[in-house]
Amino acid sequence: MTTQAILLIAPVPDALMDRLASGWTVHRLYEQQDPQAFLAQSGDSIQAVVTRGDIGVRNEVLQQLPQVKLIAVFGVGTDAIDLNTTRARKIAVTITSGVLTNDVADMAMGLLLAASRRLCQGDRFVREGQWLNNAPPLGTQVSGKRIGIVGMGNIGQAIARRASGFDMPVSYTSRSRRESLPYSWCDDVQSLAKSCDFLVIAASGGESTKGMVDSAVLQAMPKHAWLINIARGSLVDQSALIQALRKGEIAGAALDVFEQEPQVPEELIALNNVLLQPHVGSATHETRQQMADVVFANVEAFFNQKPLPTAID
Ligand code: 8YV
Repeated sequence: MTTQAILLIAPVPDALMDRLASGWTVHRLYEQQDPQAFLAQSGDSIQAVVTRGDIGVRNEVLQQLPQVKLIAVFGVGTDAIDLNTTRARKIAVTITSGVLTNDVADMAMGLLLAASRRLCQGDRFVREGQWLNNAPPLGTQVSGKRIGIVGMGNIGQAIARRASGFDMPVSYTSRSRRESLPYSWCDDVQSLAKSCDFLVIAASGGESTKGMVDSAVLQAMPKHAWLINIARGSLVDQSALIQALRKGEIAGAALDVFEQEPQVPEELIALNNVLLQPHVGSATHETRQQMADVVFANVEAFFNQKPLPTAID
């Protein structure tokens, strides 16, 4: 009987790795001294790949895995996987759909509030003893301000519901208009940017959205507006954003994602109108546990030849 083997492209939570290793043979590509040599020697013994949404799996790796029929993603993003290749090779792709929506939407609102109400600056102000001699910095009001959301999928809709709780009029642009939703539709990102106080990016990454928020979009935003990105760094032209922030063309930005994670350019770090987070939208104990359970359920179903719980088309 052939060994049932999994290739782990990047680390996932320890408990998930242990669960996988207790049922199947798990090879950790990121721990191989010579990944190329490993793939050349053992690639054809692998039937399933487990990876993260932000890492995916490169086509050059997939080419060395002729038997692979499952890619189980710990996350919802498939932008780092070539879906044309997986479809052509009939490789099923599963994601952790549903379980992280609320956390990521919470993070979007958290970033929006923290940036505009200057929570990080206020925290430093107290710790550094500045309060004893100075007046605290003023922030920007959130309630009632206009929010523009790029992407009206599950996460975009969860952000819109939260924003409605802050009496914020919601506009959006998305791949397709959602007639059933009570929000204003904009044809394109630029017109959305023009008419909002907070522009929140919640669309998928990938070629079709790459650089969508470019210098034209940033210039269309009112000077007092904030950019919030909880989606993928690839959607924003990072150099154009740095320029816009430096020149004061927008009020500031709150970013959970970057073009080359975990690299964050010094130019962004040097700016004090930017709030930076290390891609933690889904990073709560509860959600990461559920994400791990979903990945495990898909791998288990795959090796038992059962229907995959959360396969994408
Ligand atoms: C995770 C993500 O942070 O869902 C995604 O696509 O990028 C995030 O939820 C990531 O996959 C785990 O590191």
